[in-house]
Amino acid sequence: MSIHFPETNWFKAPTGGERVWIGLALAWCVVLTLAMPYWHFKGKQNSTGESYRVAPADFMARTEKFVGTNKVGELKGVPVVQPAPGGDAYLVAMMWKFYPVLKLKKDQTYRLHVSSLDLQHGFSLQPMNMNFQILPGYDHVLTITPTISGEYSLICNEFCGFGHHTMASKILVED
Ligand SMILES: [Cu+2]
Repeated sequence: MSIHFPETNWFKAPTGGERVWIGLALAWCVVLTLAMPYWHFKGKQNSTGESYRVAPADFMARTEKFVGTNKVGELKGVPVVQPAPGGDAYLVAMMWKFYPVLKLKKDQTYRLHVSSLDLQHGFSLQPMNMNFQILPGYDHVLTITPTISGEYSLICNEFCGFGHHTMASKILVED
């Protein structure tokens, strides 16, 4: 027989070093649990949760108006749009692209409205690793202040179907 029943009183209370390690692990669990709400309220990377109901067609109309008045160029057929510093910017996600490409000024604050035309997409800004969800029916307003100039990659990190892996764009930040 290779299988044996354990002894009836198999439990032995941890002692010495084992106790210390279990104590440290529990203390660390407490620290991480408290860090979550702390970071939620104090972290500058968080959304304030400002959002509004919007029909996808209405959001697209606002975005087209925004593109029409602020377009400054084109990148691979997608308009590059420079919003007024301190103003509103619009970004639409759809299968399988982001529209338009935003060009922002460093150290200026924008109200970035994001929404989706079809299903849930992700807003993953790299290499900053900031992540937000983009949902159809909601105008999610992100208050953003880019502090480092450069070219950022924007990728969808919510699986959204056949072309998900091609869903990428850029956000340009200049001095
Ligand atoms: Cu997607």
